[in-house]
Amino acid sequence: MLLGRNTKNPIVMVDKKITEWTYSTCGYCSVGCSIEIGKNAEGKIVGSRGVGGADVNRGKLCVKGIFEHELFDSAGRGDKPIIREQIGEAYRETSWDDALDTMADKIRDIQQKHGRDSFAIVSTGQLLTEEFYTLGKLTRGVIGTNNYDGNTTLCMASAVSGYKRSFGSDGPPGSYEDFDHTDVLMAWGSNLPEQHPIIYWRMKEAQEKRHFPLIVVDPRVTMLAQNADIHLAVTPGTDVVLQNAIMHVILDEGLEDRAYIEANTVGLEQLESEVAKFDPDSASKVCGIDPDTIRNVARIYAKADAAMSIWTMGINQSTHGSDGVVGINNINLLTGNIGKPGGTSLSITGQCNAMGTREWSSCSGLPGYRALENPQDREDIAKYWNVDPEFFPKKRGLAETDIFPAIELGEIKGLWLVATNPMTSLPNTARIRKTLEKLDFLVVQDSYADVETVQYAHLYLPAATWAEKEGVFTNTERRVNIVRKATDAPGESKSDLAIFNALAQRFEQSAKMNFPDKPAAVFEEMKSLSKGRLLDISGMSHDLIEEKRGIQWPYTAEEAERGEEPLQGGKRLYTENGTFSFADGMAKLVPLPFIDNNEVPDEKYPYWLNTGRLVEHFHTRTKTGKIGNNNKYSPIPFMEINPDAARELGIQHQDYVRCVSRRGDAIVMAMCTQRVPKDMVFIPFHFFDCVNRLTLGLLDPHSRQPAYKQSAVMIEPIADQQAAAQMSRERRAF
Ligand SMILES: Nc1nc2c(c(=O)[nH]1)N[C@H]1C(S)=C(S)[C@@H](COP(=O)(O)OP(=O)(O)OC[C@H]3O[C@@H](n4cnc5c(=O)[nH]c(N)nc54)[C@H](O)[C@@H]3O)O[C@H]1N2
Ligand SMILES: Nc1nc2c(c(=O)[nH]1)N[C@H]1C(S)=C(S)[C@@H](COP(=O)(O)OP(=O)(O)OC[C@H]3O[C@@H](n4cnc5c(=O)[nH]c(N)nc54)[C@H](O)[C@@H]3O)O[C@H]1N2
Ligand code: SF4
Ligand SMILES: [Mo]
Repeated sequence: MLLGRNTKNPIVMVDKKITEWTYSTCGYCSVGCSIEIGKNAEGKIVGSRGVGGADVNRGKLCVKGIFEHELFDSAGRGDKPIIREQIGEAYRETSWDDALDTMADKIRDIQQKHGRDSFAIVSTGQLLTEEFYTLGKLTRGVIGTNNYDGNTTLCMASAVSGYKRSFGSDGPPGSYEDFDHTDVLMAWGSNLPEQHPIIYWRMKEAQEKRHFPLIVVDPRVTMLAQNADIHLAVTPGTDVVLQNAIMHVILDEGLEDRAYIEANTVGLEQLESEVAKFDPDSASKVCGIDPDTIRNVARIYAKADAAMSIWTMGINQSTHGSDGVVGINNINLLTGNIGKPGGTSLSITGQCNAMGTREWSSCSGLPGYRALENPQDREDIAKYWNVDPEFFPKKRGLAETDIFPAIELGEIKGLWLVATNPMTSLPNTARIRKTLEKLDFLVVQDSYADVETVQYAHLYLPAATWAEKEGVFTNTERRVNIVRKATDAPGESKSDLAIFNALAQRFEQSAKMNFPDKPAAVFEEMKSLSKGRLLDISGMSHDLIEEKRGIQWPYTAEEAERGEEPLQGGKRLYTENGTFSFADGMAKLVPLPFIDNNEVPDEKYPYWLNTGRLVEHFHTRTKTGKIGNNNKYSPIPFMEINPDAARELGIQHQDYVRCVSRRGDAIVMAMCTQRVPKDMVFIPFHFFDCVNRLTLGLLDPHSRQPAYKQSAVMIEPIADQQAAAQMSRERRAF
C-alpha cells in the first residue's frame, strides 16, 4: 500500500463505534476542559473527545484528557473495604457496615481519650464540590476536629494567603479571556505548555493575533521560556527581590498609576520606603537578573495599556510563596492592572477542583469563603446546618504540613486521608513514613488500593473517581463545570459523597442535621449559602451548567431571574473602584522585606535541586502510571542535568546516578540537557521513593506551603549500572 504524499488519507482512524457520549469535565488539571466520554453499543467506554462548543477548550484536550477514559479499567483499583489491626499484618476484606462502624468507633475512642483535635483529616483538590461541602459539614458540624486540611496546602495555599493579604478575600480576579486583551504577559514560575496545555494554547493563539510580549521568570529553560521574548532565569527563591526591584523602577521613574492607587489602595508610603532599598544594581546581586533587564521589564510592564501576570508553583512553593503572590498583586495595583480586560493577577490553579475545595470544603474556615474567626459567619453556618455555633472552633487549626509534625509529637493519634498520597507527595518522605507508623489509626480513602499510603493504613475505603459519580468542579477562572456519571465504579466502591453521608449517620450529632444524598440537592444548599457573597452561584443549576458548558461565578439568582445570560468567559472581579473585599473596600499595598532563608548549594551539596512536573504524568501516577500512552513517555525516574556538569562528574547521558541530600538519596537516570543551568538539577516528583526522599520542604510562614523547589544536593556516579537499573526498577511503583 502506498503511504505518505501519494495517498489522500494515509492515516486511518479506527472506528470505535461509539453510540453514546456523556458530558463531563476533565478530572486532572484546573484548566477545566469540557470532555465527552464515549460508550459503544456493548456499554464499554472506549473514547474521550473535547467539546467543541465549550469556551474553555473549544474542542481540544491534552495528552492526559484524550486517554482519560482508560482509567476506568486501569489496574490497582480497590473494590472492597479492607481492614487490619496492625500495620504489617495482612489485610482482610470487610463489609461497608463493619468498616464504617469501626471507623466511627475509633474516631470516638481517640477523641474521648485525647481530645477532639487528636483525630485529623487531610483531603484534596480532586473531589467534586458537593463532596467537599459535605466533608466540611461532617468535619466541622459532626466530628468536630479542627485539625482538618487539604493537599492544597502543598499547592495553592500561598495564592490563597496572598489574595487575602492584598484584596481581603481569596478568588482569582481574572479570566482566560484576558489573554485576548493584554499588552504584556508575565509568567512567574509557571510552565503552561506542560502543566496547563490548553491555557497555553489559548494564550498562544491570542499572542499570535496581537503579538504582545511574553516575559517568563523561571530558573529553568522550560518550554514556555523557550517561547518567551524575555526569559529571566531568576536565582531560586528570590522572586520577591526581583519584584521589589521592578517596583523600585516603577516608582523611581513615576510610571505608577496615581489615580488608580488613590481610588483603590492603602499603604503606598510603607511600600515606597521598603522598595527604595531594592535598586536594580543591588537587587541584581541577589536575584541574578541583570540591572538593565530589570529596568527594561519594569518599563515594558508599567507602560503597557493592560498588563497581566500569571503564576504557579515556582512562586507558591517557596519560603516566600505568599510574599511572591503579594508582590505580583503589588505590581498590578501600582500599575492599575486589576479588574480590567487584560490587566490582572491570575493564579493558574493546580488540581481539577482545587478551587472548589477553597470555596466550599471548610478546610481553613467555613463554606463560601467564610472565616471561623468571624462570629457572624459561625452563627450563619451553625443556623443553616442546625448545630450549636459554640461547637465550631474560633480559629482555624493546623495546616497539613503542621498535622504531620503534630503526629510525630503524639498530639494527633488518628488520621483520615481522602484522595491524597503523602508517602509520595510530601517532602522528606522517610520522615513521613515514620510519622505514619506512629498513628493508632489511619484510614485511606482512595480510588486505588495500591496507592503507597495504604501500606501504613489500618483501613482502606475504595472510592469511585471522576465520571463514576456526579457533581461540579471550579476551574482556574472561577468557572463551575459539571462531571456527569458515565459508568459505575468497580466492585463495591462508593462515591466519596456516599461514604461521607454513611459515616455521618454513625454519629448522634447528625440526627438533627440534613445530609442530602443527591449531588443536585447538595448543590442547592451551596447555592443558598452563596447568595450575596463574592462567589455567588445562586443563578446556576446542574442542568444550566451543562447547557452552557460551564458558568463563571458570580452568577446570581437575580441575574438569572432577569433573564441575563451568563457571560461566555471574561467575567472579572474588582471591576469597580473601591470594591475590594476589605471592610473599607480598599486593596492593600504590602511591603515585602526579604530574608534569604533557604537551603542553598554549598561545597558539599553543590547543586540546586528543582522539582516539578511533566506533561504526560499527573502527580503520584496513580492514574497516568497505568495508562500506557501516558506512561510510555517517561516510565522511570530521571534527572535533568546540564551537560557541562555531567562531564565534570564523569557522567554519560542516560547513566544511572545517585542524587544525595541531607535527608536521603534517590537513584535516577541522568538526562543531559541545557534546560537546567550548570548548578541545578531537575527531577519530576511523579515517582514513588524518589525526589521527595531528598526535598527539605521549609515552610512559608503565612501559607505553611513547602518550598519544594529549593534544596541542595550532590550527585554521585554509580559504578555498577546494572544494579542501579535493577534498583530503579524495584523502586518504581508500577
Ligand atoms: N501534566 C501535568 N499537569 C499538571 C499537574 C501534573 O501533575 N501533571 N499538576 C497540576 C497541579 S496540582 C499543579 S499545582 C500545577 C503546577 O504547575 P506548574 O507550577 O507550572 O508546574 P511545576 O513543574 O511544578 O513548576 C513550574 C516551574 O517552577 C519553576 N521554578 C522553580 N523554582 C523557581 C523559583 O524560585 N522561581 C520561579 N519563578 N520559578 C521557579 C520550575 O523550574 C518549573 O519550571 O500543574 C497542574 N497541572
Ligand atoms: N517534590 C515535589 N512534591 C510535590 C510537588 C512538587 O512540585 N514537587 N507538588 C505538590 C502539589 S502542587 C500537589 S497538588 C501535591 C499532590 O499530591 P497528592 O494529592 O498526594 O497527589 P495525587 O497523586 O494527586 O493524590 C491523589 C490521590 O487521590 C486518588 N483519587 C483520585 N480521584 C479520587 C476520588 O474521586 N476519590 C478518592 N477518594 N480518591 C481519588 C488518587 O488515586 C491519588 O492517590 O503534590 C505536592 N508534592
Ligand atoms: S489541559 Fe488539563 S483539563 Fe484540559 S485535558 Fe489536559 S489535563 Fe484535562
Ligand atoms: Mo498542585
